[in-house]
Amino acid sequence: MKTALTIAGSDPSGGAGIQADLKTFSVLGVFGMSAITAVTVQNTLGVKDALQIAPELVRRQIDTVVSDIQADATKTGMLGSRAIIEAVDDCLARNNLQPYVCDPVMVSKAGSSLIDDDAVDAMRKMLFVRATVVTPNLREAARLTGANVEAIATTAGARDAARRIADQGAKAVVIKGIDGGDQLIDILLDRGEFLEFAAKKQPNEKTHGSGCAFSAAITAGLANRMNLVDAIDQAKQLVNMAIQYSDGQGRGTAPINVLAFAPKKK
Ligand code: PXL
Repeated sequence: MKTALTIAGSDPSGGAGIQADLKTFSVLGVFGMSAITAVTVQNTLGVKDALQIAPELVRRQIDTVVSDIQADATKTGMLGSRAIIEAVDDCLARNNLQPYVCDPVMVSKAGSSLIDDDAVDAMRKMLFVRATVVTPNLREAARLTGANVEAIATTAGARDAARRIADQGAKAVVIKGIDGGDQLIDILLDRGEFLEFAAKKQPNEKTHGSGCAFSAAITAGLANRMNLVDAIDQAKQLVNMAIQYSDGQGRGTAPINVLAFAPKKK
């Protein structure tokens, strides 16, 4: 069985973060491992508090698991401080954790900030160069490029933003969630070549955890030795179904349901 490691924050509601990642790995038949970077206090209505884990403890979680169980692919999610990013960067390098998917988590769906300002710069400088792919949504792409969201919310604008993020060192960039009428489009820039992934827009807003599940599904695909394009294609289908079949938990932004993508029992 292939294995994948997520380095991310805990979402006790079970919809996003580490919990979403492990569920997604399982649905795709990959053995999931986790190193926790932050404990958030949240439900579907929003993030109430967050405790950043000491960088040394993040480092030791990663080193301890991967010295025992090889990780066939790794992803990062919420990395809230510069010191945590430095620790993760060091672990990725020393343990040669590749392929590596960098989800540049910055704000929750409900709008809460999940990262310090100076950490954004550290993430860009240290982690993008190590990443097989970086997976910003429109808001994250805007913050990474200094553009406003409206300016990059078209396919032309997103292509331009993807180029500028690739110029920051990323080998490949996929910008998620561009409005294409009745379609939702993701744009991949992979070594100078653009590719668009389209799926029918879902009429509901039950999207809590969609970004986490997307990057986790790409990671699981890469662990299973899919190529990047196939892994993104599968991840897009998984997230689309998981939004469509959300079970509607909570009184806020309901979590997606990644189990909707599980293989059917015979
Ligand atoms: O979806 C971004 C995200 C990542 N990680 C954690 C989160 C969230 C959003 O709520 O809570 C821990």
